[in-house]
Amino acid sequence: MKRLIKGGTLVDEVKSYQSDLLIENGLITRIAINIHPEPDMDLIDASGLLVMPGGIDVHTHFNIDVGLVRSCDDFASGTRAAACGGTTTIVDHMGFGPAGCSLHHQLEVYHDYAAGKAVIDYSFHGVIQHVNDSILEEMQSMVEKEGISSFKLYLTYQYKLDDGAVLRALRRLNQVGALATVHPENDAAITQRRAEFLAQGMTAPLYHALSRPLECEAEAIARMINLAKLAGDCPLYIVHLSNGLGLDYIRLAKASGQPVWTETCPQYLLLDEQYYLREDALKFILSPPLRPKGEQDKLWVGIGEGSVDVVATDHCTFPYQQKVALGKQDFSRCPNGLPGVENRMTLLFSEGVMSGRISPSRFVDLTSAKPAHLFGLWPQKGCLRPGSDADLVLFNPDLSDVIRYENMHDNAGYSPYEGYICKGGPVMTLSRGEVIAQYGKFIGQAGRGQFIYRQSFHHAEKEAQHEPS
Ligand code: DUC
Ligand code: ZN
Ligand code: ZN
Ligand code: ZN
Repeated sequence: MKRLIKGGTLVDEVKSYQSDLLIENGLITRIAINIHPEPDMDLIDASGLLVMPGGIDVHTHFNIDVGLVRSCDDFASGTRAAACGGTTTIVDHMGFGPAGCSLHHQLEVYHDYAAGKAVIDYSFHGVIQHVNDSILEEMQSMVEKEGISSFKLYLTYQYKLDDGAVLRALRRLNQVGALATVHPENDAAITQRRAEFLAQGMTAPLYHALSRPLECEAEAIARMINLAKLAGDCPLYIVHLSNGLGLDYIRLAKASGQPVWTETCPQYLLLDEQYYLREDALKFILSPPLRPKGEQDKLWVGIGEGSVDVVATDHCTFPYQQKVALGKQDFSRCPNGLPGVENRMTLLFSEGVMSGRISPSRFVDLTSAKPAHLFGLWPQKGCLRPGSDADLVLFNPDLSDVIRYENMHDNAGYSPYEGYICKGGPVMTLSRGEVIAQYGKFIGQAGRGQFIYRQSFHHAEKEAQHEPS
């Protein structure tokens, strides 16, 4: 099967250039100025369009059990929504398993969740819910045999790790060539503040944000950076950064040469704390919470200068009625999380590229090339070169569209971005050469997505020494 994408502007993480692109058997096989169409080629006219590597969203929680409830998107609806928004690879977070369970147990559970359902390619982040000798032992085969080269540590929630356990985990992750990722919030401070608010009857959604102010996050970021240093410079990836103070600590670490990276999410770039005063405030309950509006500009500066490395979503959906049923009387009972996997590419393109804040290449780096490098997917994914998977998104910068949940594909029942006017948007998504979405319609097959074995971080680091991005 051959497919020729003709007349478009190719955009990779360093440059934009006019070129045609040939796909054979799911791979990019040729990139050249004027490839002659042959009768056996399916021709796609890309004139006026940007041809970019498909998005890689390294932060989703499909089908996650959060105790009282389970998130309402599984690997079918979640990846279908992703595909319609121009994302072609997901690295989902394994959720917590039964107390004491092994890393391999959760991996099997997640393979079962995804197989036969995912419509785009996928992998999982491991989750460290407790630390003991056998967990530390298992990490090596998770990386080397199973292709799971990143692990999540939580500093809050049910299976939060204390600093000793974090240090032990980081040392071992460093040894086995894995990237440590962290949800950084100071659990003790949050627990104390939340109890004080609730004791005074302050149960409205705004107190969710006030109980976990940005200092709780920034303190935990600084602590994690120092623990990673003590672990012999364990590579560290800080998820869902929401504020400027946390970014200052990250800048300091980067400036000293420490291997630290960070991601932010569209909700922290576009929405703010005022949303907690709305009638439908519970829709916006997530952690870290939305911040005062001034934090948005600080994150945009980080995106522009390169101290923010990745934009991912933290897609974790609960129907609004469920959030209301659980959280109406008490914010602390509302399940945490927002949808976003379908809107990430469009929102960042509109707010970033079309508003002149970032170049198209920087957009590709944030949404695809950089996550591919950090998470061991490069050059199979995130890369426009012969030999790479033909995972592509075609963007029309002239398109203008309004976000309406009724046109979307996840199961949340609402979009936090309802009514947002997007400048530019995806018109076609290809996964391994196959057209799976077109103009917001999904046209692929359920279960066509494949598990991707990811390279270890050691390997990824060697790649980075001879690659841009
Ligand atoms: N925060 C959320 O809001 N949802 C999922 C997990 C998380 O850390
Ligand atoms: Zn988190
Ligand atoms: Zn998350
Ligand atoms: Zn290379």
